[in-house]
Amino acid sequence: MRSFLPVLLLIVCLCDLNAQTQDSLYNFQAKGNPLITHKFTADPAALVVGDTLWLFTGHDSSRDGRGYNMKDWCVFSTTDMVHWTEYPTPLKITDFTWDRSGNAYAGHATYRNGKYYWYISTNGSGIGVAVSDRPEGPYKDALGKPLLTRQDCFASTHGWACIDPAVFLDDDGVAWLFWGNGQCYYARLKDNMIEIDGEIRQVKFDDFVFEEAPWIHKRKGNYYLTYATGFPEKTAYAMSKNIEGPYTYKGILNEVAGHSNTNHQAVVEFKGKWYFVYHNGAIQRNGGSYNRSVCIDRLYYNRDGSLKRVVMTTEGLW
Ligand code: FUB
Repeated sequence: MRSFLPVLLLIVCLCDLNAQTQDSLYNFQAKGNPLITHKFTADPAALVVGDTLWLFTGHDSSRDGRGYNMKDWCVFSTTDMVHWTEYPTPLKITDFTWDRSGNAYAGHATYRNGKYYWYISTNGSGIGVAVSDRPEGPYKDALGKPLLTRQDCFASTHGWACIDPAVFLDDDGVAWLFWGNGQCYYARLKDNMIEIDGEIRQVKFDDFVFEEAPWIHKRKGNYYLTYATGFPEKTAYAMSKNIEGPYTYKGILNEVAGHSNTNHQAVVEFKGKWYFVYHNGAIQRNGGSYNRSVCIDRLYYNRDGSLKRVVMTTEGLW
C-alpha cells in the first residue's frame, strides 16, 4: 500500500512556510495579480522614498480559513514595479508587549525627521506606533503603550473600533492620523509623530457608510478619502478641498475583491503613475477572506479630478 506520509509532510511544510517569519531577503518578479504569491499578505500601505516604492503589509496565516491568524507584518520594495524584494520580518505583534489580542491588523508607515514611523493596529488592544531608522526595519515600539485605544473612539462601543490607522503628511508639514471601524476618527500628530496633538474628531458627511480602512491622499489641491464600505466590503471615496472636510461622497471606487470579505486599499503615485494597491482572496484553491493576497492595478483620474472606477485585473501591471 502506498504511504500518504510524504504528501502529508509536504502539506504540513507548506502550511508552516506560510506561517514562518522571513529571515532573509527574498527577491521575486511580478507576474500579475496577486502580486505576492509566496505567502499570504493583506492590508497594503505604500510609501515612496526617493526612487523606491515601499510596501508594508499584514501577513495572513489562517490554518482553518475561518478567522484571522496574523502574527507579524512584512515589508517589500521595488524601483520598477517589476522586481521586488522582501526583507526579513520587520515587526511582530509580540513586539507590542501591551497587546492582548495576538493579531497584527492593518498598519501604515511614513517617513519624517530622518525616521520611519509605522502605525499599526491590533484586534482590540489599540493602535501602536513603531519606529526605525530604515524603511525595512527592524522597528521597535516607540511608546511601550498604545497611542490610541477604544476609549479614544468615543462614538464606538465594539471591541475592534480602534483599528486601521492611516497617516498623512500634508504639504504644510502637519501630520494627520485617520482610523476606525464603523466610525471614522482623525487627529493631528505632534511633530514627534508619537503623540496625538489636540482633539480627536469624527469624519461625517452625507452618505458616508464607513466600515474601515481609511486612506487619505492629495492631488492638485483635492483631498481624497478612500475607505471600505459595506460588508463584504467595496472601496468608496469622497473628496474635499480641506483635510478636515467637508467631504463630498463620490461613489464606489472598487467592487468587492475576489473571494475576500474585506477590501483594504492604498493609493500612491510613483514615477508619474497612480496605483491602487489592495488585497483579494484569489490565490486559487486556498486563498480566501483570511488568507488574502496583495494586488496592484492602475488608478486613473477624470478631468474634473474625480476617480475612474478601478479595473481589477489578473494581468496586473505586467
Ligand atoms: O487584516 C485585519 C483587518 O481586516 C484589517 O485591520 C481590516 O482593514 C481588514 O482588512
